Amino acid sequence: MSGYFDHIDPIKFEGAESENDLAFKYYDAKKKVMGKTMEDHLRVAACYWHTFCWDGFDVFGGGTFNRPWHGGQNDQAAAEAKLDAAFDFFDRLGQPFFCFHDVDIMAAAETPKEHVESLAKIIDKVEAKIEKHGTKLLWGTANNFSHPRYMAGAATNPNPDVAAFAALQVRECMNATHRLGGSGYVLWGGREGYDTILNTNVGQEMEQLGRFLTMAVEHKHKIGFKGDIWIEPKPHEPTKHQYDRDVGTVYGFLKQYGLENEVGVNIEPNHATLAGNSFEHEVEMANAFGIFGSIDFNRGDPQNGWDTDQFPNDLRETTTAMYYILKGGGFKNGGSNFDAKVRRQSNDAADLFHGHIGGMDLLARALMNAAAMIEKDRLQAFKDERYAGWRSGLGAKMLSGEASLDEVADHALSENTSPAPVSGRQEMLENYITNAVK
Ligand code: XUL
Ligand code: CO
Repeated sequence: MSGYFDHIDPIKFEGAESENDLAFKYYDAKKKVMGKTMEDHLRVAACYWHTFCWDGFDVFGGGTFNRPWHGGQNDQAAAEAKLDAAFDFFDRLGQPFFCFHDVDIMAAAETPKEHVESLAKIIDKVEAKIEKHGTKLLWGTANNFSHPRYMAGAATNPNPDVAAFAALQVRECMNATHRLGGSGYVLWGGREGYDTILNTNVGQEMEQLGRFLTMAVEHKHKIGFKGDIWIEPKPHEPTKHQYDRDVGTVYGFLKQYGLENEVGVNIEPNHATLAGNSFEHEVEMANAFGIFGSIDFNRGDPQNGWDTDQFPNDLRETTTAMYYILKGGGFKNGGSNFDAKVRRQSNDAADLFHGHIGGMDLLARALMNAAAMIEKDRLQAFKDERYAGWRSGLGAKMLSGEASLDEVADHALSENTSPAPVSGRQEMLENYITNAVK
């Protein structure tokens, strides 16, 4: 018991009529939706870095949160105090999963040796916490972007010794994730890109990244880790250009290195919008390529162009995305990680609960809305009808590869008819969504 959250009673489901700000209005863990509990559908996780590590600093000022484990040295005692507080928070929220970077949970380390020792020291404690409290690890990841050694990239660094340090972090963190029973392992290439093309050998850097990822996949098989590996696409920030810019780009990259059946994606809405895509576009692209893995739920701010990582609150967007997530088969090893942080002025312990409660209630509503949409599935019915021509005759022959360009062209010539344009019914379909959002 950390003491820091002692004044917050465990968060309970009280229903939509409740006026208790520290209660769930919609997230009812054991409620069944499409034959499965909400908890099992959503697999909600809190992230360690924003919720427990970030102290509220920004480029214009220092930390505002003053949590008991902030401010001093990031030593083993601070790491353990943070761990106590984290699992106390998970208990009070009823959080089934969490996610971490290696450096989030361990005492600060500088050399490779110190890194390995420091991580090993805290992993023993994390293992005991998971056993005692029951909150499970969704995924782990190595922070290969914060330390100055990574300023020119990790796997894509011009210096192979830096890539070797990154490999050490990935090996140790993947081993830890495996040991802790995690169901996924994430690689976000924060600095796997460039600030200026003038000093960058793009082709070689991508080759380095492809090799690095292949080694990570080989290691997964070597240690018998049965979880998934996911890349988390993001177009830029911190670098001007990142090689993992969006789902489509990542798929091309995976294909290039023969990893498309080994690695999936962890999609983040704020990254999608930074790339000029919508969240649901990224989900549907991942479904189309068969690489959908997990979600880092959050939102950006339409008035500015960076990764504000706010808790999600757009029910229409989340309902639409959830519809496509469910249509793709839902989460398997993945889940709903809140890669989200409360605002700098939200400096009370209670604010962490408000953020997570709001996010979980939003996902619960989106899940129920999406399930209701699927029950009738007017979108699917409309699309089935719209593409019906491709299921038989000429369309089916073209798709299966049976027809040559000559045959198809001659068909057009012999029929000699101009196909009439058919309405796409966009407004009608948008009305379906408007009416489904409850
Ligand atoms: C950064 C981001 C990361 C990854 C994990 O934008 O989303 O926190 O989720 O490294
Ligand atoms: Co993220």
